[in-house]
Amino acid sequence: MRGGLPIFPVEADARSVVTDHLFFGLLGLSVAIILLVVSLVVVFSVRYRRGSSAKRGELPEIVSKEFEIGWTVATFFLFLFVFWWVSSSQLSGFKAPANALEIHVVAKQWMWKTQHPSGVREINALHAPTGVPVRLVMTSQDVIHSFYVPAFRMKQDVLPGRYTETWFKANRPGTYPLYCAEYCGTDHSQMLGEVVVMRPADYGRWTAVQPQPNDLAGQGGVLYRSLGCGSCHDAAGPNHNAPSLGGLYGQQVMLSDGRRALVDETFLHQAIVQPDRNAVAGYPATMPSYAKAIDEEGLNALIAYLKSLPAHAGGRS
Ligand code: HEC
Ligand SMILES: [Cu+2]
Repeated sequence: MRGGLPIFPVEADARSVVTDHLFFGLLGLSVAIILLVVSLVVVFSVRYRRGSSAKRGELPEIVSKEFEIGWTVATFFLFLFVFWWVSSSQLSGFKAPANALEIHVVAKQWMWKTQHPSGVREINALHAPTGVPVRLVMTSQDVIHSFYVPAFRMKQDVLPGRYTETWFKANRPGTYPLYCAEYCGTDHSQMLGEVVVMRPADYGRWTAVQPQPNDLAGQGGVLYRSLGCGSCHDAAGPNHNAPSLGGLYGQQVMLSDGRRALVDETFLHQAIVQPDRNAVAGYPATMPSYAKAIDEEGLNALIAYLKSLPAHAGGRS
């Protein structure tokens, strides 16, 4: 189903066409009201200009009362209808159909990163099949961004520290521009991408020829070795004077300032990025900060790897 202006058609399912109906419906309503008000202003200013012979007596009381009540109630119901129309169409945007394809989006200054269920990753691009609902689960690595695809009449804010969702169902193969619609710093206007819509068979072929990455924990293991974490943390390491990391996730640890802390994702994140913040009791504060060495995606991988490490003999109880 297509709708909207012929120069800028809607390329997604009926839900997106409603957005156009809404837009043009509200535009038409506003124009009608403006025309009414402006023409009354013109008519009255001519009719009641100084020196005109128009009647200036009292309005007939009964007529004006009914008129007041009439137009007040009528506009009330008109706006109630508009409210229902807009909100019912917007609410449907939150709940993707159960069979939707789930794609993760990470926004950062100034790019879009997407990850498919198959593990395939893309930058500033999103490949999607036609006729299949696509659910986007999005978060930001820094400031607020907004995922905006005009051809799908779709716009959703992307926030740091939480997940937001939206979905679409594209109906025609093609390449559609993706913008950031929330000012996010110097290169906000360059934060561009494209949504490439393909027939399902083509999408399958495209997926098959993409480099197939390791799963997240596997990628984290590679980082762990390349950053040399093991030189301190592994029992066999040359400067072994650091806590064992096996089975750490979910444990309580004693901190050097006497507090206890639960090891969750946030704790691990801080341990790597701001090690002096929650220094562990009983060890020298030699752990360097890796804030500059790893980005959020790398941290996700590294944390997934740490969580996958089994507790081993000689490790924590
Ligand atoms: C120079 C040695 C050294 C290196 C290299 C090092 N660490 Fe550490 N790490 C320590 C020490 C010492 C502690 C304990 C004191 C503290 O918490 O600051 C620690 C603490 C930790 C903790 C908290 C452990 C707990 O029991 O709560 C984590 C998690 C951690 N490191 C992860 C890493 C990761 C991941 C890397 C590699 C990116 C790394 N460390 C590299 C020395 C090191
Ligand atoms: Cu942005």
